[in-house]
Amino acid sequence: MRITGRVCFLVLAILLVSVSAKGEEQEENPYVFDDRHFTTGLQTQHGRLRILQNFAERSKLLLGIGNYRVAVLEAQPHTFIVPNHQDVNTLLYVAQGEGAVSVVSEDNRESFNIREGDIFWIAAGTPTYLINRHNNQNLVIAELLQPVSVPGRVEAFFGAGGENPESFYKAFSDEILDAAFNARRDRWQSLFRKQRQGAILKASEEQIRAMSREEGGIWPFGGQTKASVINILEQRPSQSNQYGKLYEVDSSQHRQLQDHDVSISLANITQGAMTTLYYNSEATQIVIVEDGEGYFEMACPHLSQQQGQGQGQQQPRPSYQKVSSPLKQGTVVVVPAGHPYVAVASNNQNLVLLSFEINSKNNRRYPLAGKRNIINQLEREAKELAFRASARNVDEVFGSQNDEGFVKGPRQQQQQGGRADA
Ligand SMILES: *[C@@H]1O[C@H](CO)[C@@H](O)[C@H](O)[C@H]1NC(C)=O
Ligand SMILES: [Cu+2]
Repeated sequence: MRITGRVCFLVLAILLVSVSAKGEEQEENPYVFDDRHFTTGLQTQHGRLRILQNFAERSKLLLGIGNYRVAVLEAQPHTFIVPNHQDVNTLLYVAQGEGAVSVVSEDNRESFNIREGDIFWIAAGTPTYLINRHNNQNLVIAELLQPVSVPGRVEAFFGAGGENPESFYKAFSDEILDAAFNARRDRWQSLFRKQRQGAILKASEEQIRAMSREEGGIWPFGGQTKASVINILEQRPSQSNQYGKLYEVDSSQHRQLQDHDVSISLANITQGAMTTLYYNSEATQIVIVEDGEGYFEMACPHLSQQQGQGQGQQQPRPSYQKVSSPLKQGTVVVVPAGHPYVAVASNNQNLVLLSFEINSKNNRRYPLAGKRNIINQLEREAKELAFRASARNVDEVFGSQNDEGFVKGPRQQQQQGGRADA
């Protein structure tokens, strides 16, 4: 007994050591993802679904969002995505193009058109298919996936299909299918041998027209539809000035977002401008660059601890590491709750950032600079004690920026002769 206990302890200790050694090998910046971090889930010559690396596998620091995945679907003009269901709840955002989605149940089928800016929800297990209705534009959909079966894993189930996409019916025994279909074996066997083109297929113009919802149809305002579509670009921006606009979908507008404690926002940062410094109180923000270029900076206490190991006691605790990376179309950045953050647009193009926000129900964005920043709210004594400076000094610094939400960016300020740090 005793020996076994010690052996167990030893094995455990070795395991712990190897886990932490592995931790130290992790990339310096686990918060940024690019093309290399996507794998292809589905692919045919007419489109593909790319899935971002599992957050929990990337870094222990991302364990908090370990049961979410991000995916991007791209379908060429006039294509059809074969009906399937998935073991994930999915929040979808149409980044580009025009399509139609159909969801099926045992006694009805609902179809609705989608276009850029639309967000909608597909509950796990819902039989779904979609089309790209446009004749020359790709349909691009960004997805936040929440697995309901195996944590962090996403599987699609195709019934309609054949060899490729492989139909799950074929996993069953012949005698089961004879009985289940009550059809002749040669009939059902030959049916499941025909499809070899994959899950994303070219469709004819007539087929697309027949599967499209007529414009101006009653959906989503009438009927007993389970889904609902909101266009985020039609919302009144919650923040707006010459330096940028922030569009949000308030979860009270969308029941499924509320139920699942997630939300979406879209920031359109004017060229040469930036967001104000801020942090999210509770939400972890997964930012996807939809358009433009720029960079971000974030303050992270976790990475600072990793770096500070073995350097003696010089460093104050906590201490913060600057995390920074260029942003371009397709870059994904994770901004954990509490972490101060800023995103900056390049000088030649607006930077458009889509964000999925997890744990968003009671989230607040606390501004750390600009009008209405939280330091301004401290009383004189608190300012003086905290900074060990006069309150006037503090006010000079925290009271000078009169914009909020979005502000002039660093380079633009230099060009215009503004004082940087003279
Ligand atoms: C972002 O703003 C620019 C300038 O107002 C506009 O042309 C562009 O369409 C906007 N993009 C999105 C996705 O809203
Ligand atoms: Cu951190």
